[in-house]
Amino acid sequence: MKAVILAAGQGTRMRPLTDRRPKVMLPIGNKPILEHIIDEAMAAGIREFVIVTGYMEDCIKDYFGDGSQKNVSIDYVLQEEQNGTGHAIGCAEEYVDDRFIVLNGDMLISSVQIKNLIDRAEDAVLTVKEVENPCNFGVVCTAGEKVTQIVEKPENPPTNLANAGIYLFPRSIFDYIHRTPESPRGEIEITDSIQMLIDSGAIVGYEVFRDAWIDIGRPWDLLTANKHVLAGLTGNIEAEVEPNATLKGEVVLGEGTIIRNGAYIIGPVIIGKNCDIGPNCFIRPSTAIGDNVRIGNAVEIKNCVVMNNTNIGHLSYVGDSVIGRDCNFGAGTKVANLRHDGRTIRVMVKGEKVDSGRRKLGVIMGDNVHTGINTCINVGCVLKTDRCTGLGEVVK
Ligand code: TTP
Repeated sequence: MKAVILAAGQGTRMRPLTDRRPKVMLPIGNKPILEHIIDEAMAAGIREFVIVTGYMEDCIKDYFGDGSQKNVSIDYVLQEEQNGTGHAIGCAEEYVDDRFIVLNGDMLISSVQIKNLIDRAEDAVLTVKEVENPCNFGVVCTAGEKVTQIVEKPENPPTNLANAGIYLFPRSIFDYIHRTPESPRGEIEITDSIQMLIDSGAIVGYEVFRDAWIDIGRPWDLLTANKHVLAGLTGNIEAEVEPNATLKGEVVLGEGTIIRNGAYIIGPVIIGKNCDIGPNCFIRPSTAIGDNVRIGNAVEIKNCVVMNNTNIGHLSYVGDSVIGRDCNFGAGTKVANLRHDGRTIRVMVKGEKVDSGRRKLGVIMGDNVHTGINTCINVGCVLKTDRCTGLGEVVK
């Protein structure tokens, strides 16, 4: 069976991290989100993929190629404008067989969950998640084993089953996608096409999502996903480790990396290739550090995603943060990650302050940001791509 993966989105809520790559190529546990999804699908037995690309598609194609490196086949189909999930799935019509599954390129899912979907016998199957606040989702109404209706963001939700956006479809879904009118927000929504499929008398079942449901939409979702992925880490050391460095728990260290004396690393932590770590630094759990990164003397870092070629050279604290590529931290740069009043931290997303729901959240830093020495960055700040701060600057 083929899997269609939707990966055309612009990831606007994720800016500035998506200024130079599509959201699905952002790293969690040092691997692009999309690669986690492909690997889980492979573990469920899928060998053929159709990736619907759009925004910065070359970045995806350059990385995965035709799939031969992973012993799978990958076809790409371009969705020129992101006209909705139904429209995106419709783009794959020429590439799929009688039955196929659809995965979101930005939603972590386990191989078990995918396998359960493949094995179902109904005409179509939706994946649903039991949620506490169904009003914010497409809510799935059921009768016994069957889905009877999907209602978008209802005021009085009839069930607590949210549509998780992962599907098993028959080819006939394309007939309904072709007939689906634009929704009020101007998109071809797959939920409208599914309702037409249900109304035609097709048997549509549902599969309850039992795993963690991590939909990666906002920058701090990367931290949640990264922590989740690192929790399953198995240690592997390919780096040179000097005798007075300490490694505890599950730690992965890539080839060409050096861990200098006095570095104290508590896993789960993953550090990529050709990094220079220490001497005398403290790397705490749930941290993923990419390739060619320098973490120097008296730096403490916890629960962070640090992308390739970044330099946090001396005397810095960085907690609960996402740091882009090619950044340089001036000595003494500190990131606040907790409010004194203990309230949850709000972050600017698409020009509006959004409550992250997190008590601890540091900085979201775009690529190629340079901070001056002794820069202080307040909780939940977003530093845009290519920005600099001056000596002793306070970023609020
Ligand atoms: P979204 O998260 O709704 O969209 P997005 O990824 O562009 O992010 P943002 O809202 O921050 O701009 O999309 C869910 C998934 O579906 C995601 O993997 C992208 C994909 N998608 C398409 O491939 N084509 C589309 O037209 C739409 C709307 C989504």
